[in-house]
Amino acid sequence: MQSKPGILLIYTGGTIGMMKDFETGALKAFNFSKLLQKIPELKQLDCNIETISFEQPIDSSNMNPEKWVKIAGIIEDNYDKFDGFVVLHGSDTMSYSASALSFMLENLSKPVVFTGSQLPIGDLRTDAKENLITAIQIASMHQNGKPVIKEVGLYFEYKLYRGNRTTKINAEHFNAFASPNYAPLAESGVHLKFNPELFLPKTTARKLIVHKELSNQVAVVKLFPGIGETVLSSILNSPGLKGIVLETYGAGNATTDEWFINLLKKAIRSGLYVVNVTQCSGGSVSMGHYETSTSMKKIGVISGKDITTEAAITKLMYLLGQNVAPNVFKTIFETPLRGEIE
Ligand code: ASN
Repeated sequence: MQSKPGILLIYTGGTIGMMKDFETGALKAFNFSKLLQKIPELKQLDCNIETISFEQPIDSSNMNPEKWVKIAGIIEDNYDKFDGFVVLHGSDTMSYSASALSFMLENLSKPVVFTGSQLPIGDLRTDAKENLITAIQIASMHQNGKPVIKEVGLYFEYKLYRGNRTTKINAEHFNAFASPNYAPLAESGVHLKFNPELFLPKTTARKLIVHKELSNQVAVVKLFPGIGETVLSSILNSPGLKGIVLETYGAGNATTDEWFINLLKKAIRSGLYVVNVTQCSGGSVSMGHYETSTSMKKIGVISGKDITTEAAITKLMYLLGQNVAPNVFKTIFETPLRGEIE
């Protein structure tokens, strides 16, 4: 690297850039230029930072596939001009967005680091500055002229995670994210310590492909003891539904009641994809391990193995958008595409 690395900061909204509304007292997103004025420290970083902002910054509860396409489009349009990308995003749906973007950006060879904060940047005790500054440093890190990170990451409270392995675990603590089935890619302390053995394997230098077709004809269904046939049946028969993520118990177990398996069998026969993920925050689905998952395995339920619900639903949206052929859908889903599954 001859000159300073160039980083594009993409501001989508989130608490990091919010202020209290004087009338209601509720936090809402404000103008990005004001956000940068609050962090003069950025000028001290050894990189050139340019910024681009959503015209209407949002609370990430308003995130949706169209906006993921917008973020992906910004990265695509600026891919050759910058060495790395930092996406400022609300924490509420950050794991969904980081997962979605990981699938949408095929052959990524530069860092895309999501970050945000639990307290606004203007707050005295804010966690925003450390998150933002270290996220930018990570995105601008190079070795032998090549970026150190070449995947979609999520940086929060001293840890860089693989984005599609994360989940938001706390609405209050600064330590708001966890990656229960995959250790952090880097940790920030006195030194920035990378764990290169955990990075995605090197790919040959293929051109970035940005996939912008995502299907929202999907649903997440969480089982609970007592779930009724009428409710499940009406979900499975929703017009246009193409796939569901079924959150089951433990290692992928569910009731052995006949009505339950029959409903799933009928849905799968009519072309619905059913992905089994565990409600547990860590560990893996292992269909056939218990009698309570054997029938699901037999009728063609897809194993989500150790995937998070966030990565499972966005992978489903992505693969459905790709029109993957039914005879290979299950195999492709069960195969790691971006390091999201074991
Ligand atoms: N509601 C906020 C958001 O997700 C929460 C945050 O950013 N900490 O936009």
